Amino acid sequence: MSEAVAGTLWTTPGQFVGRAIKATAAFGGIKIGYPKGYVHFEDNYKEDFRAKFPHGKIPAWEGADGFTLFESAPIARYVAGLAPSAGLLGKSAQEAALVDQWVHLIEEVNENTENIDQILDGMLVPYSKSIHASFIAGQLRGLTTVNGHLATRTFLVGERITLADIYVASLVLRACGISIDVAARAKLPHLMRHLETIVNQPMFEGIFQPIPVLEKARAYAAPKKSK
Ligand SMILES: N[C@@H](CCC(=O)N[C@@H](CS)C(=O)NCC(=O)O)C(=O)O
Repeated sequence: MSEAVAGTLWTTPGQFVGRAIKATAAFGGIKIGYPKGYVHFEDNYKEDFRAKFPHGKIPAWEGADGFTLFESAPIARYVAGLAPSAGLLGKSAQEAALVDQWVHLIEEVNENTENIDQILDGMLVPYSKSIHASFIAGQLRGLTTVNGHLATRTFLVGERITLADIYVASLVLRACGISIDVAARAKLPHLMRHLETIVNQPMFEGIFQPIPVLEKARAYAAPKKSK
């Protein structure tokens, strides 16, 4: 492993897509640094941050060579590419495309997860039961596809861990704390087994939290009216 820091990653400790990038780097033996004292929702609106990352969001990457990049999946893919011998991007153009396929699919699932989280937090108003149900259905559709694929495989692409496994596990882990409750988990046994396999890899120690077990998915509770 090279001791030199390959770049700086702006993220927050709880950010699941940031964890995917950290796990990718750990798997590839790539050392990354973090900006000192970064305050999210403050520093990302400042001019110096915007000059590097015009969209003003994290994760964001600045390589030791000055290369800047934002959007989590491309950052994870770029970091994976810094360690080609780790094989995280697959062994052929077809495997690389399959890695992308699963990363993009789980990003779509994650949009539903994000919407479910926001609707439950009362941030998508007014609350609509049918819209909530459509996000749950969209999330479950994607997860069911991944689960079906994993019925006969340990890993998503080929015989080894790729970026697809890391990215999918990171975002399934997020969904486990929001809407994949015990009843939903029972319908997704291969996906859950895959999640356990990935997050418990010794090289990911300290990156992923234990898998939360939700007895019942969070339900919408109307905020109390202030008098
Ligand atoms: N599609 C982006 C989403 C990034 C994202 O939504 N980041 C949020 C994390 S809280 C952010 O930085 N928000 C700051 C803002 O909205 O101003 C990715 O995957 O990187």
